[in-house]
Amino acid sequence: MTKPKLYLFTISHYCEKACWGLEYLGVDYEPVVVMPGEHITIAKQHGLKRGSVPYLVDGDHVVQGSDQILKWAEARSTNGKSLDCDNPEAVEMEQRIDHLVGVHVRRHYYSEALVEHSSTVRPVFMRGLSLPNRIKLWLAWSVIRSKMIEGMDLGKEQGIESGNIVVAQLDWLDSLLADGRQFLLGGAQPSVVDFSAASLLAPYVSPPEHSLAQVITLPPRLSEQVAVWRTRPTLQHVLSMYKAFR
Ligand SMILES: N[C@@H](CCC(=O)N[C@@H](CS)C(=O)NCC(=O)O)C(=O)O
Repeated sequence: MTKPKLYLFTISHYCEKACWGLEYLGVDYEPVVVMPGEHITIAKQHGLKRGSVPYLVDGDHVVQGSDQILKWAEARSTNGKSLDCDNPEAVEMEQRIDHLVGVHVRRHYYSEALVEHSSTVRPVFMRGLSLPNRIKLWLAWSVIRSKMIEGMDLGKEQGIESGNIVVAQLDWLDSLLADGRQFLLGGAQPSVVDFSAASLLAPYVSPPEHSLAQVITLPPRLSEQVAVWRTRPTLQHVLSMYKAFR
């Protein structure tokens, strides 16, 4: 039987969330690393309107978005584990984390890394690509970089703005953990809320169990800022989630 294919960018924290969830739920898949641009062509070939990764193709069935992929995977869990993907409270928290933490951690990072230190970003995109695609990416890098800067509205001020949005979400997540709960939803097992927060915040703390821990270099201002945040309960929770479950 052919495995479902998960199309992804190595650097994407949403793709990390999908991979981690699939593995936690015991759902086998084949990761397919794509290059920016190619992700849109392949998505269209599968009838998707938007190119955004991750998307998963299982025969004729296509599922796009880390949230939908985890929901799909939970229904196919082979080990009896669940992520509470059908719990409305969990879904609401997941959406908040995806849209505010996911988007703004990414903009916070790229606003400095891609704008001022783009040679540290390119090798991360190249990991896992075929040799011809690595060459293509190398040649197309300045165009890809410009499109990303425009598409995500990156820049110094924008980076500061996104950093402030993340801080407000860290305040919220810290307040949830303040009653001593082990997991963000309050149960005895991790849920999709923990998986979302952990994978989307991981770039700030580089957990040793993360496949990019030795690969991503944080740019200097961001590095200084997140060093101060590292002791926050939520970022400690990210590290514990990786240690226990990744
Ligand atoms: N909410 C979506 C966000 C996915 C997303 O923003 N993917 C980015 C990579 S981090 C992407 O594919 N960007 C390129 C594009 O949208 O064409 C999810 O959870 O999967």
